[in-house]
Amino acid sequence: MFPHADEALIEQAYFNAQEVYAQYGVDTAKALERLAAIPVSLHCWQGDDVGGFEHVESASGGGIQATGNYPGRARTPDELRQDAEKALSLIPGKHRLNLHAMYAETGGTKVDRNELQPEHFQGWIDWAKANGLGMDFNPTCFAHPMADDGFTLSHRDDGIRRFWIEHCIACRTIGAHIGQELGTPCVTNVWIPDGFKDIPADRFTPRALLKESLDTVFGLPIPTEHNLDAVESKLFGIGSESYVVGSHEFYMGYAIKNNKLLCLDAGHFHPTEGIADKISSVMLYLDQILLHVSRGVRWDSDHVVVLSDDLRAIAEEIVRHGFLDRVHIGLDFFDASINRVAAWVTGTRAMLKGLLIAMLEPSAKLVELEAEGDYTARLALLEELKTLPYGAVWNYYCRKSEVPAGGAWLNAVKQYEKDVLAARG
Ligand code: RNT
Ligand code: ZN
Repeated sequence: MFPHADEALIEQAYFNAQEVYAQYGVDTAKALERLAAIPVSLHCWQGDDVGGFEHVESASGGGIQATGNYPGRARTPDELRQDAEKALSLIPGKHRLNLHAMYAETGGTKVDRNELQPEHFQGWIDWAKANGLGMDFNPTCFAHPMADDGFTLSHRDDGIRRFWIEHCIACRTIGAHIGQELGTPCVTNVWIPDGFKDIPADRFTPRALLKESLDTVFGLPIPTEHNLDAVESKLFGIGSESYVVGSHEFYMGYAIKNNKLLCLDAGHFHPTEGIADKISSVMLYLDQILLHVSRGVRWDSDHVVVLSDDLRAIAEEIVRHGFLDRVHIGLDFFDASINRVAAWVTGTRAMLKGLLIAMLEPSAKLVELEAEGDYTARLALLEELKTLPYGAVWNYYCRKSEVPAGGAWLNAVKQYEKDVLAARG
């Protein structure tokens, strides 16, 4: 479907691009070196439509939903790993896998979420080790009978709250084990669906309960060398349209006060509100943050990430201010209407392209123009940069990283669909 890019053509185009960028004072080789050092955390849940492998009977989807019925969904941990491996083989660089607790491997015995142990994730850890990947982790506070009321850590019932506190503590312990085993800290991100469909009478009590629960969850000391705690806010969800307990203000306050990572999900704000502009503010008060890069279409729809202006703005904010070692880049989207491996590859490659474009920007020049008050030249230069040949640099990078350049990766996915995915019921 896509032509296999010719090696000589790629090199020629790259050397041209190198000269073009040099005229702007930008070193393409340096940009590629920096790009190669950035891990992106691939979310496991794109591969099976946020299903998990526990087979629990539950009504609670947590207000998130994958739509579509494209064939080939991963049905077992082995299938999911195989698919992720295929995706990773088509993405340049070394990355991470972001796992949810509901992907535990309990060998057929029922282990409830508050009883999960590191051993239930050993299969994933061994696989990550074998593939040279870091890992991140998440408690799963939805798709479980104890979450069917729509409340977890902020539930009015002590017993239900206790269950989810235990689950989150178990997950931090598992995160620490993962981090220790893999030699790179695991970011364990707490997101809960808690909220009301309709107008609340008391917005305060659930938030006070959530704060208390989080204090208990984070009360267990765990070395940040192995595990980093993150908290993710949200504006609304399906079934929690009127009120979400863990709002942006709630978690921003919590993260700053308790030195936790704040997770900014691109789809968790008002439709025209981006996360890019928030980064330079929160980084003044927080050591590190986590991003869930996503794409909302009209709402928090979790579409596959593409190289949009929003995505580019996020990448620019991270790169321009040198935040690369303080911002953890995670992806969060799920589309069941297209090939799931292709979704991973498209979204991750788009994220990397965004970062590359930001690294190819003559930022110092732009800042200089701004400082001089020459906003005319600033705008003109920003506009000019949009048509510089970053595609040639990207293709060269893919080639050097031994993954297909251009759209040729799709040929491999189509083949994989025929050979592997088609056989799944
Ligand atoms: C939900 C949050 C959360 C989930 C994953 C599955 O709105 O974005 O990050 O998508 O935990
Ligand atoms: Zn998210």
